[in-house]
Amino acid sequence: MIQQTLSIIKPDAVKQRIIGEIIKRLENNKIEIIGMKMLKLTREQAEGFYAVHKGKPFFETLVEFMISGKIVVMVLQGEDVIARYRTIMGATDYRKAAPGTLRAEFATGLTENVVHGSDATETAVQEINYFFKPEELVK
Ligand code: IDP
Ligand code: MG
Repeated sequence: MIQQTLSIIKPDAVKQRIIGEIIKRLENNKIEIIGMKMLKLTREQAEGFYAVHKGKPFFETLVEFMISGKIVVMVLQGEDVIARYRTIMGATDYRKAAPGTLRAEFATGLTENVVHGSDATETAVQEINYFFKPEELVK
């Protein structure tokens, strides 16, 4: 099934200058980019995006991290792209991420783990709508 998913290149990745490396992996995997922009999130935007994690012990640290620098948000499209992109990302805990994945190679902490990817079809729709208007998606 052709799906869409939201990708974020997090502040640690932008600082490591691996935007190009991440996009290269998407293109190598025949994942199409149909929306892309650079943002610096406000605290309100970051808290809203991660509202599902509000109350968890890592929430404040996560929000501080996500507003610490520029990010790139992208809408990705392709066959089974939600799961395929999460495979390219690697496990949330970079110490458990499979070798060769983005998180295994570039994450430097449990918070600083390089990329975000939606985890299911419903959350993908919500997350895409959080950052993109329909007319900003180029199909
Ligand atoms: P995901 O990004 O792999 O979907 P989530 O469980 O949705 O992982 O967590 C969102 C983000 O919160 C993670 O990517 C990571 O940056 C941060 N995070 C998750 N769990 C922890 C933790 O146990 N300690 C610190 N940060 C965490
Ligand atoms: Mg998640």
